[in-house]
This record gives sequence, structure tokens and C-alpha cells, in this order.
Amino acid sequence: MIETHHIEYLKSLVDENGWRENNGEDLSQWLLDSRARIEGKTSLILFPQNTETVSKIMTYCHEHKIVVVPQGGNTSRVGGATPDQSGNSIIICLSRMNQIRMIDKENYSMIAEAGTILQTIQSKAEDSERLFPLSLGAEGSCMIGGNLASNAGGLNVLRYGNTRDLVLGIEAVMPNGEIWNGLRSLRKDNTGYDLKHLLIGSEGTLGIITAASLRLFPLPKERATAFCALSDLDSCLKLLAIARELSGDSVSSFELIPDIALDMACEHVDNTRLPYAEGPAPEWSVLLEISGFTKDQMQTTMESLLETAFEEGIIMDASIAQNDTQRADFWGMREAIVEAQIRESASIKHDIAVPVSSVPTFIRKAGEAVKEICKGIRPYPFGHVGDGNIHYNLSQPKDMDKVAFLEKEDDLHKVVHDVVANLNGSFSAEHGVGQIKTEEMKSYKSAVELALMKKIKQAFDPNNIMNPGKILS
Ligand code: 2HG
Ligand code: ZN
Repeated sequence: MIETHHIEYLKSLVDENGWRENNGEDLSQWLLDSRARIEGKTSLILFPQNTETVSKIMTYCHEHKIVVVPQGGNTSRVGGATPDQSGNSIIICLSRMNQIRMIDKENYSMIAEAGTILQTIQSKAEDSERLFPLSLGAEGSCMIGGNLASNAGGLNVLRYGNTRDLVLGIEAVMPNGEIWNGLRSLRKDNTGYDLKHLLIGSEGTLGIITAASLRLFPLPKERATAFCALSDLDSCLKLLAIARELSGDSVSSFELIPDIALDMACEHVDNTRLPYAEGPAPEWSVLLEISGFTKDQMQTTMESLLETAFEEGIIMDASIAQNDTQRADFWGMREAIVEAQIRESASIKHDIAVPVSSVPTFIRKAGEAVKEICKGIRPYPFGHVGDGNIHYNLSQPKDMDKVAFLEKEDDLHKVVHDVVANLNGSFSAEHGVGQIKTEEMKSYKSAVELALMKKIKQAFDPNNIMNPGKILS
């Protein structure tokens, strides 16, 4: 455990609301990961209110080799913000650093502190007739610092890029306490190594991001949203191509959803129903959204591109949202499929990426591989097919016990990730590595890449106090 005098000193750096101790109080909000599968321990949680305080905390922790786990909204899917079991670490939670420091409408940029909730950033941008396009299921509770640290993906990557592509500059506290003010809001800055990109996606292992300058975009004036019933799995690629071409490349989301997910959502989640006039659920659906700037154009564009897709035998049916309520229902269904799988039974998850053109091959090959080692397994592949990113989730066989199913987890990960590797893909597309995929790093990353990463880690954090055990074990 961390010695009491260290704890007392660290507490003295913040105000009376700036810390919580492990004294019987329920700290699960900070100690349990978002999938409720990993629970860590801590001696102290600090809630600094400004960058200078973060700097003082880090200076002290560096000097005394105290391990630090940075945390935002604690929504990591890979245990990225969960401390280990030893209790020998402190958590620095950025939730009280939640100010929008500036919006520069003409520069299409905004500076937000790390603890700002993603949804707040979206709506502040909208108040200035701008779009901040990062959007994901956890947007009501995840914080922008965590989004950057994990280089989160989400629903609009196809059009606007990953989080990494939405950042102009960052402010960060280094493991030794130094403050790096890299809050430039420039589109062009060719002055040596782009250090912000090392911290973005570093999952809190290289420093603590305290604020970011974010790229904003014009606010689309109109959107059209449709649920499309595909003729078969391969048709998703044909529909994506048609949608991009016939909409002037205005596709902002393109999400694949299998019949099992629609059925489970209808069964387990209130206020969900099949998005088509008639059942049963088609084997494969795509939730397609296009957005643009000319009023009334998107709806007509959607109608005509779906007509073409229908004539070419790519889709069998489609429903276009007629108003905001219907659009919300369609997106509600997309969110419900995640919840439904949790309610149904145990699940084993993957967050993989392959080239977009290889998605159907991946789904078929992974299906064969998992069925070979687990009879009756129910593949539940869904997600961001427009980015080649599939959540290849697996549901427990109906007649199998939960424990027996979860015992197969490592074997199932291996066969799925082997298929991914053979297709030149990635075992983590948007959730990161955290503490649950460090073995995959060893198996699938080249020795050259791993050695370089270790050298970078040593250069930034020679005492190995920043979120150790994440990314590189
Ligand atoms: C999504 O796309 C999230 O809904 C979560 O990335 C995926 O929990 C999952 O499997
Ligand atoms: Zn996702």
C-alpha cells in the first residue's frame, strides 16, 4: 500500500471535494470497468480542478514512484482506466476539469478540458452552428480526455475520421510533472515529430491529456436515415459503393446489423420493434445515414439511391425515417443491440478491423472457426462496416452453461484474431488494448513495432508510473 504520509500530502494538493479514499465508501464507479468484468483497487482518487494541480500531483508521484491511473468517464471496453488489484496506485480523475475554454467559429475549432462530457462538446459546437462529429454509444458519460487517450472511433468515422483526425492540439502533463502546452489550433504545422499523435491513443501510458483543441465542421442542414435489408452479406459492399457514389460521398454512418441482434433487441429492450413493415428480420441489415447541406436534397437522394440498390438486387427492402422520432427509433435500435446481447446471456467480444472489402470474408471465416471449437455458438457480428470495423461478438450457446462458455474465451479470441491477422487486419480497431489485449500485442505486433513502443514508453515515463500494465504488459 502507499504510505500514509504520501496519501496525506497528495490530498493536501486538492480542495476538500478533490479526493476520495478507500475507507469503506462505494468506489465502484471508478474501480469497476464498464463491462463489469475487471475490478481494481486504489488507495486514493484525486479530482484536480486545473492543469497546475495535475502537474503538482505528477511531480510528486514521479519523485516517489507512485503509480498513477488517469481516468475520464470510465467507459473503456478494455479495462484501460481500471487500476490493478494491488491497491498501490492512485487514480487521477479529470471529471472536474470540464470547461470549454474557447470556441473559435471562424477557425472551426474549440478548446475543451479533458473532463468535458462528449455530449456537452457536441451540443456546445451545435450552439455555434458547428459540428463536432465524434459520436458513440457512451457519449452521455464518456469524457473527451478519455476519447483522445483511447483514440475512440464510433459511428461517424467513415466520414470524419477517428478521434485522432479531429484533434488540432493538446495540453498534457508529462509523467515527471512538466506541462506541455501544445494547444495550437493550426491546420498546418510541420515542425518536427507530431508529439500529440503519440499521446492520442496512448491510453494514459505516456502522460495525462488535460485539454484539447478540437476540429469542428459545418453543421449539416439535413440528414436522411434508412434501415436497409440486404439481399446477402456481400451486398453490404455493393450498397456502400452505391451510397457513396450516388450521394456525392455524403455517407456519415454505415452500420451492419444481423437478424440475431434485431431479434434479441426486440425481445429484451423496451420500445424496440423491427424497423421494417413486415417480419421476419432479414439476415443482414444496414443502418445507413447520409448528411449534407442542401435542404430537401438528402431525402430525395436517399430514395433514389435505394431505388437503384433495389433494382440491382442489392437490397430486398428498406425503411426511410420520415421524421426525427423515427430516426431516433432507428438509432435506438442500434444502441439496443449492444444492451440486448448483455441481457440475453454471456458474451465474448471482439473489436476487429479488416480492409472494408474483406468484411464478408472475415465474417464467414470467423464463423466457421468459432463453430469448430464451440458447437451451437451464436455469432453476433455488428458495427462499423463502413470502416471495416466489426464487433465480432459471440453469444453463449443456448444449451451451454455460462462458465463452460467463458472457459473457451481465450481459444475463441485466438481463432478469431488469427482470421483477422490472415486478412491483414487488427485485433483492436477502436476500443484500444487496455489490460485485456496485451497478450495479443505480443502475438500479433512485430518485434520491431514492440521494441519501438517500449523505447517510447521509457523515454516518456522512465519510472513506469503511468498506467502500467496497459498496452505493453
Ligand atoms: C459499439 O459500436 C461499441 O456499439 C460497443 O463500440 C461494442 O460492446 C460492444 O461490443
Ligand atoms: Zn463500436
